[in-house]
Amino acid sequence: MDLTDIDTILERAYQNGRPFFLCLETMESKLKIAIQKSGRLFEDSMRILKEAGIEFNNGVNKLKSEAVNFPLEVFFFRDDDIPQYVEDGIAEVGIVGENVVIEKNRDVKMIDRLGFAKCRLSIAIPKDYPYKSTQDFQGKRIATSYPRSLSIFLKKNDICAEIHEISGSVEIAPGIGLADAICDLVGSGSTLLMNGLKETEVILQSEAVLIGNKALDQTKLSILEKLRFRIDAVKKSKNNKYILLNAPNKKLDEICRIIPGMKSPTILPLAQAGWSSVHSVVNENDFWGILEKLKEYGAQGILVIPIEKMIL
Ligand code: PRT
Ligand code: ZN
Repeated sequence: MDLTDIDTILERAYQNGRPFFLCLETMESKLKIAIQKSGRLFEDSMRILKEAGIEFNNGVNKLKSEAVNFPLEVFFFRDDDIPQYVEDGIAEVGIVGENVVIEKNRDVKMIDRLGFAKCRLSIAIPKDYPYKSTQDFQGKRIATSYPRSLSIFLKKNDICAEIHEISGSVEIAPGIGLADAICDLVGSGSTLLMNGLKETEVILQSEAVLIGNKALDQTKLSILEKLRFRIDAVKKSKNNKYILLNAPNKKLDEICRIIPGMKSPTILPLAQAGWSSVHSVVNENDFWGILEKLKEYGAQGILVIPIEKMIL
């Protein structure tokens, strides 16, 4: 920057009536992330950023929020608009349901799965219908807010059915005679149950994903890498537990084989002869199976502790 640049900046700063230091501040590069303004994704999206150590000064502006300790700006949008805004570069990355990414079919990059807002897109029919196979949908009317995903599924299965696109309360469509079946998101399945429907075909599984613009410059890519590193540490910590137990020395080999930990378990001798304390990390999915085996091998005093962050 030379003196002419400084003159120009000063001139603009005074024209806008803003203090000079604010102009310098806006020159710092920040990654723009789009998250859902309100709805099922909002809280978990903010939580994952918070757990990644990113803090926001909660201004009144609900359109945008700036992180105070990380080069990140959050923009709040309707989830349906996020893929398009990311493709257009209005936001460089975004958090949205995979179902929306597939349905909107925008030219964006799928970066990471985030492990929350898990659901599936399924076809459901009145519970008394004697369903046999996907061929039962031939010539039927199916109501959905996901016409693209449904039409891909129907084509793949050689089914010729009529798609009725509706934007909400899809589950009431069969009851009011608007459709023979529905294609909608299912979480616990209780909405289907309450509306006298049963799930017959799962079209896709979905969870919240981080998507990105395909043409990020080097500065934005390096901020994104830092963000991904932090999110990854949060995700790993959620999937793993720290485990401490007392083990009889004669069973240590078997025990170490089932709880290998990040490199290998830590083993410390106990004051009581013939016993050791074993510390390790176990994956949540294998947890209950491992616990049963540990008891079989005579492990005692088993403590399981949540991990806050985990970096391999
Ligand atoms: O206002 P905006 O457009 O931003 O939000 P939205 O109303 O379109 O979406 P929102 O907030 O309802 O959901 C956002 C995202 O959450 C979805 O795109 C999915 O990726 C994810 N998600 C996870 C779900 C569900 N689970 C879910 N169960 N989205 C919707 N549902 C609905 C479903 O449509 C049905 O009406 O919940 C009902 C079924 O739930 P169960 O538990 O009874 O089976
Ligand atoms: Zn939406």
